[in-house]
Amino acid sequence: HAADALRTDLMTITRYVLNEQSKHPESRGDFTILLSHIVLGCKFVCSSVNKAGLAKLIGLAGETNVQGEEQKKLDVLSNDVFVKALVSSGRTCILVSEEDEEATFVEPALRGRYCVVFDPLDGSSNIDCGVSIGTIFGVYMVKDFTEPTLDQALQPGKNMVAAGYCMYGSSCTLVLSTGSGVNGFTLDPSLGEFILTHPDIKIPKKGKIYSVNEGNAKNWDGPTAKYVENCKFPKEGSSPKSLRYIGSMVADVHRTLLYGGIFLYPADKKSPSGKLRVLYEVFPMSFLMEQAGGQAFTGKERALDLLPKKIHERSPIFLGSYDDVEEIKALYAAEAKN
Ligand code: P6P
Repeated sequence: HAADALRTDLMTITRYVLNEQSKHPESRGDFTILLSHIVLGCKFVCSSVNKAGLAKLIGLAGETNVQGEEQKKLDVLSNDVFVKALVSSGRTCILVSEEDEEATFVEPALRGRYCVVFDPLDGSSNIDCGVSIGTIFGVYMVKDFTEPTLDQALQPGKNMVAAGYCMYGSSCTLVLSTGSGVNGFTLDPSLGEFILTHPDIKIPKKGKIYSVNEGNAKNWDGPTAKYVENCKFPKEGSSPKSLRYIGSMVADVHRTLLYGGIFLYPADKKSPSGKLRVLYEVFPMSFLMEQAGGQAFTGKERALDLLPKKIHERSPIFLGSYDDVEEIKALYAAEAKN
């Protein structure tokens, strides 16, 4: 009967969030409604991404479709869907998307208390070769949402009330934290529901994998170069780490979260602030790592303490297993002393 109970006692993401909400009697369910609209966006993108390969075969994605209409590129389509879903939720006042140069200020009639920052389809350059890609999002509370201003979107990551990603790969997995741990949900297409499959994810304290684009090695600074050298030629008695780099942040971070290890996108001479965006790549992934018992570091400070000045600002990032990130923090601290 236990197996039956498991099968019939479905913990859907909606039920999970409602349980969380019941822990905050003062909440009016706004957050649950907001999340249900984020989940709707993820379901739509999952369905579109899965068809992309097929569409490519029959000439739909990226070119004109059979009706001769210009088929929107998937990342633009995904962005449209998320913006519309979030605005129509009536629970947001500011939206920051990787796809939009300017922030979206929601019309007064539909304004709510949340600011959502997101990358609707991160890693979309990998779509045509079938590599996993994903949506990354973070949620801030806005105190005065009647007249929202841009500085209410430029909050340090530690102020986030929720963060997560949805990975579109062999299955559609949504990993979410609302500030009390990390949980993973897998889309059951036959139900159209995200079911809890990875309860209370904790990242291993130390890992055996490092994840970085070695092609940038020529431009790395001292501490990063030294750290990677130590991964490959460790001190006597320990074994080298394995290199795993997919080049799609959601896939690399998901593997790091589940298996342990460290993901690095350092600054380099070409890009002194690194490549990854603070608001909707660095902050949400750093939030999840800390909630799972890991940590996230920019080379100078705790990633979530960063105060962004611009909505598309970049930052170097080192995130993953607690002990692995400690090692690179020590190398940067030693350099700062010299
Ligand atoms: P590089 C994808 O384009 C992306 O924004 C992230 O998903 C990924 O981690 C990174 O860039 C890969 O960058 O320079 O190694 O190709």
